[in-house]
Amino acid sequence: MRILLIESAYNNKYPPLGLMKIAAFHKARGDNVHFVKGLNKEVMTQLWDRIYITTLFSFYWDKTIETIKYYEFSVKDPQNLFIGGPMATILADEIERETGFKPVKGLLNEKGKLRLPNDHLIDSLVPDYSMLEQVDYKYPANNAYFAYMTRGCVRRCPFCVVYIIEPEYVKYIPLKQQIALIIEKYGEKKDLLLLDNNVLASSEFDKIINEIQEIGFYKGAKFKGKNRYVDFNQGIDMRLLKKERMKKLAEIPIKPLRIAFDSYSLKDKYVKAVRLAAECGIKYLSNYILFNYDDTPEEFYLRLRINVELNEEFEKEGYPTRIWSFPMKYSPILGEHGKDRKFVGEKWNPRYLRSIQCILNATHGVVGPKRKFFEAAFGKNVKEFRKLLLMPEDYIIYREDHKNNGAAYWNSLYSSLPSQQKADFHNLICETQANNGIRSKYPNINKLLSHYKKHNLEKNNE
Ligand code: B12
Ligand code: SF4
Repeated sequence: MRILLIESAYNNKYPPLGLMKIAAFHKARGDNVHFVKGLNKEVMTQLWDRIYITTLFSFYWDKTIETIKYYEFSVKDPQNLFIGGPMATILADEIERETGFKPVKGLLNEKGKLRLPNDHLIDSLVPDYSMLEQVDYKYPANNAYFAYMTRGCVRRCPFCVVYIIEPEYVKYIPLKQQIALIIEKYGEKKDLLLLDNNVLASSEFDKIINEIQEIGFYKGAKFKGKNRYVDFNQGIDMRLLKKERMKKLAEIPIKPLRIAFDSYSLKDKYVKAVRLAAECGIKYLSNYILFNYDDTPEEFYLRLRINVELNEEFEKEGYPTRIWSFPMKYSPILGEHGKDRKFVGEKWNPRYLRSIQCILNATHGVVGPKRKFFEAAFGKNVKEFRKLLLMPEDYIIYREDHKNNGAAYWNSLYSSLPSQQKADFHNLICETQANNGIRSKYPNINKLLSHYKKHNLEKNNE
């Protein structure tokens, strides 16, 4: 059979693991497999026996639908066009309504999903890394093994749809044999990227860590002279963290360890978990800071500052541990804003979100351990942070350039406003587009408004 595998032309970090497994399955059957990323006229004008389109994030809806429609007539029989992966599982009904194709939901570990003998084995196959050579796109994470050692999750956090994608918690998936086969077929890789949703929930946790070491990811392990790392990229569940587990985690070269700090109300538990990581000798932490959910901007700032303070504490106490903060903007996955990233949390507004994006552009999306840089980026205290969120975006992004011209003037003018006018100004620029010709009855507010260039907050928050 002639098999076409397709991934839309969205930017993604990791290669399409699902398609790589489907490729392995078809190649083992002796089929001819071709992989494309995005729209390709030469491929589209041919006829294929089977087409498989993978999907990823729901907010890539437009691109994904465009891709499906582009290739819909390239298959001999429409029954043999298969759509799968996370977005297809979450939004299966919408996809069917929009395209007429019924997606294959969830994992390929049940018989008959692809109407071929042994198709239930696909999920456990060794992914075909060689198919990636057929496309020009360079996946940012390209020197690693991608795998799961567990599936699913035992929880149901309200902002997460893992319970739909991987409904059953599988506590252990052997890896050793898989890695040996990858090495044999495609050569050795430097790092190990584990996509597990909640590895700490596994009663086989010790066995998992031991196996990771046996595969060659022990402390101090090197690959071609460089340190090897293990990354549980979805983070670990701090509610399930015990000292013995942290000690066990510290036996592997984990970089970074990711502990989600989803809410300010969890601060005591969070600080305890991070201190435990430091005591156990874990050096690098990159912690997810969810915002735009039910938090306030102040709570977001304070969570970032806790990390800066913990860094100072560790430095003073001689621990090598350093924490980076990884702010993560909440977007609902289902409902009105599931297909874009325009959702604005109850205690947020488009201007604040845009300003955070501007700050993070300058810091490359992460917040480092040093107070000096943190305060330069986010302000010395909550009050400064709040003011920063209101600034014109150019002043935020190019702060050094504007320090002595526009920004200084904006600052002194803003500071001089009486509190009622501050509130008016705040409402004007947070609730409306400041550059849409809106005017105030106060001349100083109008002077401030003149600093805002034309831009579309909604668009910028995508
Ligand atoms: C790894 C991962 C990431 C990685 C990147 C993934 C990548 N591929 O590039 C990173 C860490 C960067 C990431 C980031 C984010 N992520 Co994420 N991520 C995941 C995770 C754990 C796995 C996704 C994945 O790559 N799977 C690999 C799949 C495709 O391979 P597989 O499992 O072997 O595939 C099986 C099936 O899917 C199926 N299959 C796959 N393809 C196909 C094709 C066909 C035709 C068929 C029939 C079957 C099929 O068969 C396979 C074998 O059984 C999921 C949760 C989950 N458990 O799925 C969340 C998840 C997708 N992420 C999520 C979120 C919220 C995010 C962020 C938005 C977080 C944030 N607020 O910043 C960011 C967005 C990044 C961005 N671009 O802006 C959400 C969904 C978001 C959405 N709206 O769709 C998920 C579902 C987690 C959750 N919270 O519910 N993520
Ligand atoms: S613990 Fe993580 S994977 Fe599990 S439901 Fe909550 S957010 Fe999702």
